[in-house]
Amino acid sequence: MSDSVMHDKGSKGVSRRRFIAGTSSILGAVALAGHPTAAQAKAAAAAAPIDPGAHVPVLVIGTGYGGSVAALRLAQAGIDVHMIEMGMAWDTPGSDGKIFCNTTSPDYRSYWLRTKTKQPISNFLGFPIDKNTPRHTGILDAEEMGGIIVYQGRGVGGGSLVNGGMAVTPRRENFGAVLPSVNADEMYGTYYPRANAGLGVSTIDPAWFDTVDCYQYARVGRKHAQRSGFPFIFVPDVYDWDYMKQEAAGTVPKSAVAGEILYGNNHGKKSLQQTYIAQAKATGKVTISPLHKVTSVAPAAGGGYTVVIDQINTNGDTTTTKTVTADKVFFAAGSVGTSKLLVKLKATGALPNLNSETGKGWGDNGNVMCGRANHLWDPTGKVQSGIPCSGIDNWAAGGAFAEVAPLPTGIETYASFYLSITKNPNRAQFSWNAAAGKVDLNWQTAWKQASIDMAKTIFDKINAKEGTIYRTDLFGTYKIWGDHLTYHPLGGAVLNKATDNYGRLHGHPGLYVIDGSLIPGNTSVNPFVTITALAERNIEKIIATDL
Ligand code: FAE
Repeated sequence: MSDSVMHDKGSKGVSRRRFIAGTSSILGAVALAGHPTAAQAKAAAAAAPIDPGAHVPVLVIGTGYGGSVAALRLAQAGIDVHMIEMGMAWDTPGSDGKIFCNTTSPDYRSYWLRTKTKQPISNFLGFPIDKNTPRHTGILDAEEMGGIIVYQGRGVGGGSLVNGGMAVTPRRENFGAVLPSVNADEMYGTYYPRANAGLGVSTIDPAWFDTVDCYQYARVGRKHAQRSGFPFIFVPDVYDWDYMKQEAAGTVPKSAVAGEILYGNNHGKKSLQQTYIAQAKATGKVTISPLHKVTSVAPAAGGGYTVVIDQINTNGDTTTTKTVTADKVFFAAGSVGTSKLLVKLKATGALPNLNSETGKGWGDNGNVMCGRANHLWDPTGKVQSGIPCSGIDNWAAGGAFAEVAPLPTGIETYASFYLSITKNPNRAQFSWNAAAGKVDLNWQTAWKQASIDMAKTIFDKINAKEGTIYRTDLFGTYKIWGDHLTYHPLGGAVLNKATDNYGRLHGHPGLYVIDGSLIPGNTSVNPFVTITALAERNIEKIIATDL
């Protein structure tokens, strides 16, 4: 419990008891929450998955940003593509009529094969807020990789299902450090614009921002940033801002304004299901197998590759193992998914020619979280849009870019909350643990100190200026920093090292990497626009020369 925090605001009559009462009604008592409907179970079973023994020209592993770009552009070039996705299709409502559950009431839909939630903010007023849920192939994976929990989206659309939609192009002067072997003129002239158009990126109307209740938290963030002399910037997003205006006005069903984020948005957000994947399906050349997990890829006797796939049910149990063949295979399983597959396949001899860079160069995009306890005259609002729209840019001076993030609890918390992206220099490596039969990552929790130091260049200054302190109740008891996690895994099959300069894996022609694993650990801002733009660049070259 953060007594110092309570003390800070206690004088104006918000009693400790009222805070706790509000918290428990909003965040829910520990309970077994909801079960899948018969309709959902049937829909999962009725999907038209790939047949055992099938042969496909192109198989794409994963349906996130890289995979969706590859599928669309290959299909437009006339090539049939089959996409394999370990998560669910997320196209069928549950018993409450909604496809996705709310952030304040996580149920069976929330977490990937856990019996208890693993919320990024684990505590409130010092009390643990995780709750029991039935084990299910839920939408958010909190994957524990030794020294770090890596949050990832699971389902058709990958990370686009769960993320905040912040669609940020790095400042051009930082690009050389992000992707040193890539021509910046081409990226900023062609591929970033193409990615932004394909994703449906736009920026909040500043006049509306200034008036609406649901961004009071961001206006407080702006005031504090500017009073300490930091540049405050609006950050583009893929959320439909016109829809959000109607939500705020009460004329359409609410999503962001009802605090939806992390476990899916029922309205308003243009996830990949609404953009690249919808377009890819419309070509008639792309099919998808949800609840299918690739476990092996190896050269086939007659050319091409043999791919082994486990079909799973919503409990995560394998129901069938299928073997198919593909002329070409794109690894788009995300930084962790692709790296784990490649490291295992190299070590076990399935893909022996992969080079020694495989599994190296992994970083967490320098993610670190913190909250600040505001004075009572600086409330951040009971209603907070789940979609962030702004940031504090101290990259050049202090190595930190901080999202002004929501804390959508439904009650006034007097907290300002931030996810910082920092220039953390540490890089980890995936390796095969033969004894345990799994892939390990050697990230050390202590390596986050560099990120904390960089984030402090912003928040120590703001706290000094405002006479405020850090929240200590959000990540445990008396713990300021959320230094145990990342939302932005990057690297593990780095461009121009584990692959050539367009994502072709060395030693095995016809195998490609096309996701966040190509990027060496940091993008200086939120990563998915860069992942999408790089995929657009690489697939254009691959279609022109290899297919
Ligand atoms: P990703 O989107 O993770 O897709 C990989 C897909 O492959 C997933 O659907 C997996 O289920 C699937 N898969 C994995 N292994 C297998 C297998 N063996 N067989 C079959 N399928 C498999 O990869 N980024 C931003 O730029 N802005 C934001 O606002 C933002 N907010 C975020 C908030 C949260 C909570 C999280 C978790 C992430 C956020 N991100 C954000 C990060 C962003 O979503 C992430 O960088 C991209 O999704 C990564 O894209 P990839 O294509 O690499």
